[in-house]
Amino acid sequence: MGSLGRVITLYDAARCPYCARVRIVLAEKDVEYEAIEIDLQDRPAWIYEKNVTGRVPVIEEDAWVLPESAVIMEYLEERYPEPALLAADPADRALARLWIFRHGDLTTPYYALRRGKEEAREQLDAQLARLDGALSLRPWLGGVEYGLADIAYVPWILRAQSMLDVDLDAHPALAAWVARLLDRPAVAAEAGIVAAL
Ligand SMILES: N[C@@H](CCC(=O)N[C@@H](CS)C(=O)NCC(=O)O)C(=O)O
Repeated sequence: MGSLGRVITLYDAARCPYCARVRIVLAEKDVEYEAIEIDLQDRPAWIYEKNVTGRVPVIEEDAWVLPESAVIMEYLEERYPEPALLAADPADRALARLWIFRHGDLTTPYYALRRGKEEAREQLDAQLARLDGALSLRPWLGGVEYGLADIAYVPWILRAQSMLDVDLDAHPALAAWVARLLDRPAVAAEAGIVAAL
């Protein structure tokens, strides 16, 4: 139950990595919520009343709605501060936000490959190498603590492994990061969702 006694509704789609970000944050914070699965192939017209773009995720509390996964993650962090998913140190917080702001560096080649553009595999691999480099210097994307930056990226990595035949053998620090993440029930549950897609 939320701290104000309202249950959050999440307009959700199992296959959506942006929704996965929100599912993981809610699970980490042990927030009860009701998920309404949206068929992305045949979206209900009313979803546009919740979000002008018609996209998920959207969260709703009473009549208040909030779209955009990065904004939702920060909202949930402020609304449910425990356990903290942003570091106390402003520099580490900024680093986490920078990763989240630039997630397109990874997702642009990811989606190109999903659309069958095999030439994007090299660009995706370059981005995986960049993540690997960062994670060989510190354990988590945001620095010394696990948090929102890791949650913001792992949904695409899990899907790249299972749907795009991406192998992390050449990226040992990234592979070790995924392994550490999978020790967390919130991320393991998401891996289960990906396996069932
Ligand atoms: N910027 C949005 C992106 C959300 C997004 O693209 N969701 C996809 C599903 S993964 C969607 O709803 N697609 C339907 C569409 O593009 O019409 C966020 O971060 O929440």
